[in-house]
Amino acid sequence: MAPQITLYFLQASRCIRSAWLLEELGLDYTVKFAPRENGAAPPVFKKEAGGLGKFPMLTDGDLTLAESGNIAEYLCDTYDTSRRFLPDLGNPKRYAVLQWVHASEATFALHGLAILYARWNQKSGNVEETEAGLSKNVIKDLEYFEAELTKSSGKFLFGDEVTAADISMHFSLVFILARELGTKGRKFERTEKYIKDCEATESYRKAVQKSGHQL
Ligand SMILES: N[C@@H](CCC(=O)N[C@@H](CS)C(=O)NCC(=O)O)C(=O)O
Repeated sequence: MAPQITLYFLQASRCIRSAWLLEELGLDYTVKFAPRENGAAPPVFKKEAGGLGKFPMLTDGDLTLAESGNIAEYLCDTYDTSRRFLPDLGNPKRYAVLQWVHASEATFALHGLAILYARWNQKSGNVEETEAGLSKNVIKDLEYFEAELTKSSGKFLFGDEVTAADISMHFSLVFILARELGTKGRKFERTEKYIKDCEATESYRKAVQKSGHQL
């Protein structure tokens, strides 16, 4: 029986990761889309999806999953028979790919968000000074990313074929560069080229078209 997959998609969000991977895997899925209300997810959408009310959320039959990295791991383990996007348990490359899946949230997005939250919430003192302090993390992250990219034999992190690592990292990099979170006055040309290469894939374009994703 064909999988019954539904992706709860909040506009301008990490949900593009799950849509992109679903397209790469050639899976059928339904998108339940919500625009943002005052920058956040509409309460009725949160209620319908359940859980913490953060997106993406994905259902597959009776199973409900949250966290974009967890969704990526589930989809790859369940539907990627080629193991191209995430190698099997025990294969060292699996952990190299998962390192990026985790780093995209727990390191890159975390360091970018610290700056965004300071901009939104710091009511006294000098936000620019706070930002300058926090930007050191972001710069280090991006320099590391660019150095790792040069070790690849192709345009993506593990050669010329996209893996779960690229699908996770792409959104965090776009998020940081588009809002200049710690990157003001600096150029990360390799990262910019990488983002363009990710966005030129047919699967990414299809995911954008199907979901209506816009940053
Ligand atoms: N670590 C989570 C983060 C999920 C998350 O924070 N999602 C944001 C959008 S990118 C969200 O749903 N925000 C809506 C809200 O807080 O109302 C993941 O990777 O899925």
